[in-house]
Amino acid sequence: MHYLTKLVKTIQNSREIVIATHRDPDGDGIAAALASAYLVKHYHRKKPTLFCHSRIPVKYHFLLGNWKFTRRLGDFDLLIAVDSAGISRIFPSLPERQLANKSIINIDHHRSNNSFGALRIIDEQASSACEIIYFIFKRLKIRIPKQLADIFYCGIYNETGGFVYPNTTKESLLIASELVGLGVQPDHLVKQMNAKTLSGTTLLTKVLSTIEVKHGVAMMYLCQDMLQRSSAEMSDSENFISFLQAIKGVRVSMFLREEKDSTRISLRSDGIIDVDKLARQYGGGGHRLAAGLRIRKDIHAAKKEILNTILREIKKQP
Ligand SMILES: [Mn+2]
Repeated sequence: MHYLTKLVKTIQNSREIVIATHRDPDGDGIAAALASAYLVKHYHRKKPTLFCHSRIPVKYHFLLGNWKFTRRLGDFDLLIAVDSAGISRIFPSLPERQLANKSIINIDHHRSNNSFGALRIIDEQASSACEIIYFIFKRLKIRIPKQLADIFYCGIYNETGGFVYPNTTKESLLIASELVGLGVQPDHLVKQMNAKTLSGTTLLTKVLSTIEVKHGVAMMYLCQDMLQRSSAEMSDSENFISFLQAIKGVRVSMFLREEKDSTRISLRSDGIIDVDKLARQYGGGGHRLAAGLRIRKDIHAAKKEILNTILREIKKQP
């Protein structure tokens, strides 16, 4: 059966549908979940439930419209997972048997996707999860209302860093232009999406003051007391790492964030090393040039360990 036929049939034959995006959601993950909600609504009488383990950052609330995300999982028979390389990215601590008799649809663009679910719509070449879902709408000839066009645009814009990251492709730019044709006003929308709070900007000054560069590797960190002192949210730091990768001569960047009992690390590479592979050694993953991981160590121990691993990988290069 063609995957789109299977997708539509699975949606139509389900009773209760949950759409879930990964924890610590970014713009692409949230937008992909919302776009999937429109898709489900098109084929199903009942509204789906939107699930995210983390709170949706305030800066994305304008995208939600009438939709709401819940952090509690009720009964369901179909799970549509978006922008998530593995089930544990969605449910950090869900016993596997709880998913045992559920249908799962896996829509993702991460190379590290571990191929869970009975129906997998995975495209590593896609700029974003939103791009994959946009093409589903096009192939199924479903009309895209202006509100949804805004959602797609925000997701793709977010994942490509405003159409500048290496995942900015001909397709992503073509989609953007089609979305503008559907009524999206990029200046207006981007202003809304990029609006910074004063506390978020104060947080940025604190984080930037920790920058260090060693052998082409740039590092900086965020610890909990910086959040408190600037009354910012963790999600305010979403794109801070781009400041590192923009420094002349930097090949690899590492941004460490202190969590309750672990450190979350984002990695970027200019291509000299494959950070997806590196992150996978620690149970993380992502893309060749952008990936993330968590490690059960404090910031300073984590920094030392990952820096050593990065330098070792760089040395291996011819
Ligand atoms: Mn994504």
